[in-house]
Amino acid sequence: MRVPVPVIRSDAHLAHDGLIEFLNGTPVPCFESPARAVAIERALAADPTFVFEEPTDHGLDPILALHDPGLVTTLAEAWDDALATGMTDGLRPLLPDAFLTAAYADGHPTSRPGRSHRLWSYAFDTATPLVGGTYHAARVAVDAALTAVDRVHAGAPLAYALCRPPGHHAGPAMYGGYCFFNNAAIAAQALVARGASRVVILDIDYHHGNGSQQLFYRRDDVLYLSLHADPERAYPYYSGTADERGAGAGEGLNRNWPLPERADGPRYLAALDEALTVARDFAPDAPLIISAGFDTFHADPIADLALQTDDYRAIGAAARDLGLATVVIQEGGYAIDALGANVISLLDGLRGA
Ligand code: Q9C
Ligand code: ZN
Repeated sequence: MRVPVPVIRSDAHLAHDGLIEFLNGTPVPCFESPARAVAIERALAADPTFVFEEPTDHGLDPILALHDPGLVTTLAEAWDDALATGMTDGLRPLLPDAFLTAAYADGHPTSRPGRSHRLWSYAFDTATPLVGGTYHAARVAVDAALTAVDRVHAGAPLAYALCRPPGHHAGPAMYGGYCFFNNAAIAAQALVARGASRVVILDIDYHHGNGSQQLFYRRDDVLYLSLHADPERAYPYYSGTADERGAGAGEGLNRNWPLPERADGPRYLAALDEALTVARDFAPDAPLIISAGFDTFHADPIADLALQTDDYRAIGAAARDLGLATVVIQEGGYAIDALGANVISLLDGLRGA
């Protein structure tokens, strides 16, 4: 049955257009482009059971519940500061050329950089350009996730937040991987704020959600489950192995399933089955949050797994078996021509269609 699905979307993302990122030292057009969300919307618009709604403003507090205020104000001010100092001509995006790594900070004092360069102390890669529309788009993406949570609280069994920019690489005091604020984590935190004590985030993006892992690694109220390409070969390289299982109160409540190159539907669904068993054993008392990336698709230009469009329906159907209301948060996916069909396939699986 095709129950109506609220789709929380906004045009704010259109002004977040980074133009270029660095790929192995070479500037290339951004894979994470406005065309992605436009394509998804166009596909969903053909089916009247997808009900488009605008996000509502939830303010800064839900963001500050997880992210460092320095990250938030720096992202808010970086573009105007760069314009004022001539660091950008207003056309070129802001990309870092020096990182504040743990090794740099080790054993001596570090200086507070000038306002034009402060942004870089929060960046962890050269793939995440910031332009004039970025901060507002990132704020609205969080609002989309929180509005989807509101819809589920109001009784919808399933809601989809068409977030752009995505979020799962963003950590407490760190942005990168095309992500600025962690939309899915903020949605999970909102469920906790409403009284939940056991929330599950299921991350099916191709990449490990290092930001989500970092945010909840020591917590016992959010279980983070991630299926992704093995970091031995894939971005973000520094996290995502199976032995990263949480710590302290969160011991056992972070689980990773690193996958081999060309893993296909059956291989993926076998790992998902293990993840869903862990989810069931946790006895969640809140809606399920899915960090939904579609860069696991066989034709994705920056990835190497081998899922087909129908596999997303099977993933959705398996997750539906948890019997939880579900909030789907858009993450990655760069095979633009297939993106709409893949989103619909997942949502149809989740609604039993
Ligand atoms: N050589 C998301 O899918 N570039 N972010 C990788 C590989 C960054 C992906 C470069 C990929 C970020 C949300
Ligand atoms: Zn991804």
